[in-house]
Amino acid sequence: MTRLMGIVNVTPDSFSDGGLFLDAEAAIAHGRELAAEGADLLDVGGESTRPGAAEVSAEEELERVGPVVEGLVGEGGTGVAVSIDTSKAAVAATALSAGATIVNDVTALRSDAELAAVCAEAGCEVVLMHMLGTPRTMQDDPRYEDVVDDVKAFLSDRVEAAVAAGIDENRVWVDPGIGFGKTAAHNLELLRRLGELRELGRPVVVGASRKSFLGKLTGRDVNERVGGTVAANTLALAAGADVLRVHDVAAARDAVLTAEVILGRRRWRTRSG
Ligand code: HH2
Repeated sequence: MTRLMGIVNVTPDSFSDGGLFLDAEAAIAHGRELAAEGADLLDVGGESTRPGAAEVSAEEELERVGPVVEGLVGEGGTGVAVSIDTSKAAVAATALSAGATIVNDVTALRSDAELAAVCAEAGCEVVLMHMLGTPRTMQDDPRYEDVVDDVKAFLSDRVEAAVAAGIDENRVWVDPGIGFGKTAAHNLELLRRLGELRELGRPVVVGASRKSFLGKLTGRDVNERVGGTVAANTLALAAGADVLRVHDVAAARDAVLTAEVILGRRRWRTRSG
C-alpha cells in the first residue's frame, strides 16, 4: 500500500510554507494535524533545499528540528514514524536518538562523510535522493543523456555506497528528486517512466508536491497546486511509487484510497451514504 509522508518544514524559507511553522509549537501542531489527516510518516526538515536557499549550520538546524522531533515521537506523540530531512550527521544523530526512525537525505549521503555511519549504527531507514548539482546551482541548465537512465544509474551507485558503508540494503529507499536539477520536461519524463525505477528493487519515494513544474503547467501559485499534485501522485502510485511526500495530506489520502480501490490493490467499504 502506498504510504503518505507528510511534510513538516521548520524553516523560514521553504518554497511553499516557509515561515509558517518556524515556531516549534506550531510545527508540532501541524505534524499532529497531518497525522490526524492520514499521514503514515512525518518528514521534519530544518533546512530549505529550494533553488538558491541559504545554508544553515548544524546548530541552527538542530535548534529548529530537535524540539519538533521530540514533540512528535514517543509518548504524547502521534504514533506515526518520524523522518528527519537532513544532510548533516549531527542533526540526524540527535533526531535518531530522540526517536526518529528514518533519515531522508536529499544529497544521498554525499555531503557529510559521517552520515552513512550514523545511519548504519542506528539501523534506521534511509532515503537516498537524486540531485544534479547543489541547491545553489541545480537549476542552471540541467542536462542528461537520458534522465531516467541517468537517475537510475546514480541511485544504483548510491545504494551500493550505502551498503558498502554498512547500511542494510533492506532499509534503503530511493527517490528520483523531482525538481532537483531538472527541467519541467525532465520531471514529467521521470513521472511518466517512474516504473523503471522499480527495477532497482527498493521502495520508491516521490516528492512532487506543489513543485514549480506544476506551476509551469497550470499557471497556479504554490498553494494552489493541489490538483496538479494529486494527478502527479496518482499516476506515480499507479506506476508503483511506495511513498508520496506531500504537504496536503487530506487530499492525498482520498486520492490514494480511491486510486488503490480502482486498481484493485485495496478492498473497500462504504464510509457514508
Ligand atoms: N523535496 C523537498 C525536500 N526534501 N526529500 C525527498 N526525499 N524528496 C523530495 O522530493 C524532497 C525532499 C523540497 O520540498 P519542501 O520540503 O516542501 O521545500 P524546501 O526544501 O524548500 O523546504
